[in-house]
Amino acid sequence: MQGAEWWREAVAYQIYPRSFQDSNGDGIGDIPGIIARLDYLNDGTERSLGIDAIWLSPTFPSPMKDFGYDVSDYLDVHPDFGTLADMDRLIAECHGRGIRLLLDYVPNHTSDMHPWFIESRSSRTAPKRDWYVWRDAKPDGSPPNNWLAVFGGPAWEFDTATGQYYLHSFLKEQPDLNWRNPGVVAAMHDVLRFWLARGIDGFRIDVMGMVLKHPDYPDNPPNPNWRSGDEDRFRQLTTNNVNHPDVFDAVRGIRAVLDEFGGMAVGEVFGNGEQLRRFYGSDALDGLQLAFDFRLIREHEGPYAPWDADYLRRVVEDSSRNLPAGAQPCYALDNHDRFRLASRLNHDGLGQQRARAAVLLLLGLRGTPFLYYGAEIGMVDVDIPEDRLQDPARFHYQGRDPERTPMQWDASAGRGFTTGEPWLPYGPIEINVEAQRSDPDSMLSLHRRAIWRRKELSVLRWGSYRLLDSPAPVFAFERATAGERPVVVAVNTSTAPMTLELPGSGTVLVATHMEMEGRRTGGSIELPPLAAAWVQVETLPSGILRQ
Ligand code: ISL
Ligand code: CA
Repeated sequence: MQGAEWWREAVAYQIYPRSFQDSNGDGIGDIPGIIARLDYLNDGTERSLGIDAIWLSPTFPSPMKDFGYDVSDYLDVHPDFGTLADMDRLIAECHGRGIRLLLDYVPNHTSDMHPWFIESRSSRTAPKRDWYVWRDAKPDGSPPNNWLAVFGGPAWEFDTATGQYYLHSFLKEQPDLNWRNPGVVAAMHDVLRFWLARGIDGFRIDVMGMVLKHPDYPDNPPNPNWRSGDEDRFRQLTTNNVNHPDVFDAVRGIRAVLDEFGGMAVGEVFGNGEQLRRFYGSDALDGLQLAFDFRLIREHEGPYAPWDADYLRRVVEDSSRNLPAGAQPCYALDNHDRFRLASRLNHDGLGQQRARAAVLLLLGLRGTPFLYYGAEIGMVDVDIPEDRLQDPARFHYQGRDPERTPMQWDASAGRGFTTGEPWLPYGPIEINVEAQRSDPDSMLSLHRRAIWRRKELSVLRWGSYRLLDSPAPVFAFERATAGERPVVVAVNTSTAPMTLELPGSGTVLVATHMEMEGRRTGGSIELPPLAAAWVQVETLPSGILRQ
């Protein structure tokens, strides 16, 4: 895939480095391990998965309190993962296969072990004191305001040595940087330049919307919708610390640095269509090239997303109405912070079936899809025994370990992941790459067919999106572009069969139910329970005929 806007056509794949492939038997995945598995991801043939870009969760030196999201040196590689030379080799090996590489940029906070913070906390007059957010206690000794940390408890930690509180939006070992200080901005821009100059293609940006807060640090109002049992941090609204208008200036500053090198970024941002549009830079499109829309994972500020046609339709319509012209949506079904889809949707034991349909939805939508490692084989959440729990952020049951377990390459004792003791336990042994590789009906084969079809048919990458009339439990839309036959994407979220009227007769390209593939359809298609299908219809769309 060529050209500056390669990301518009790409299928991206998130690797959680600790869990992908171990190369030295210490039970922790590493960069040489990733290199050894690149042919699985894309060897240029349809035998491989066929992804175009990798996002690596953080690989930087870190005390690993938040498994790499607490960075103590932005310009190096954690010894668990390898060396800078390994990273250079990974860049070259990716590029040799036409794969782009995105690193995880964590601008909101560093580790408390970062030399910048060590200096900042050393005295009130230290040159880098103002690189972090320090405030006096209230007269009664309590924290400067009522903000809650995302991982629970107050967002302020008292430092006895200098007698002030510092802000930490996450763990207390993750102090927030002060992006109102020009020295911080310059240093953090140089981090981007360092990696772009080494050949990195871009970044996933951690909690972009929290980088700047209200300059006066006022209290947040209580959340009137909070119910007992909800996460602690939802007790209050995030009015003054998330998506503050000043964030969008920081976004434009980052974009300007990316443009020096032709780099790109995808923001981890939280919002509905109207809020997401601002991260793209609104109509000027001078912001991030992509902003994640997480609403296929979780309702905005709500519970996990239901597998329900009406809900899916509302999300996609909201995005298509609100994103600025020329902006491309960016959906994901899973990531390292959320329970895995096949488990989330498994209340009746049919999670794997829904997960199959979700693949055709994600890869059929207009946008840049991000897959999470292991989703392509239907990996599930793993129940972690108490004594093996790793994630300190227990805002959901068992923290985030269940969705971070080692990639299952084969059915051997170490799952092909390690020869040693894995850092987290394995999932069910039957879910593995080896078992699915040559089974045409497997989850892995479904992913491969969908991804390679998408590469073959430009309408699936570049086509417009148009909602189609359908029975309520079917989400159906058409992808169309001039001169190519349109593709209808149909998703039946009901456990009953459904009939969908098509804009014309056609051929089933890819379907959750393999026997449907290659079938000719008349003016309608029968969708089995929980099925999804891509149908290439013969008629050109009316809008395009009129052109
Ligand atoms: O996972 C969450 C709790 O519900 C999210 O709100 C999470 O805090 C949010 O997704 C931000 O996550 C990112 O930053 C965190 C890090 O722990 C996550 O792994 C990362 O994805 C702090 O750096
Ligand atoms: Ca290792």
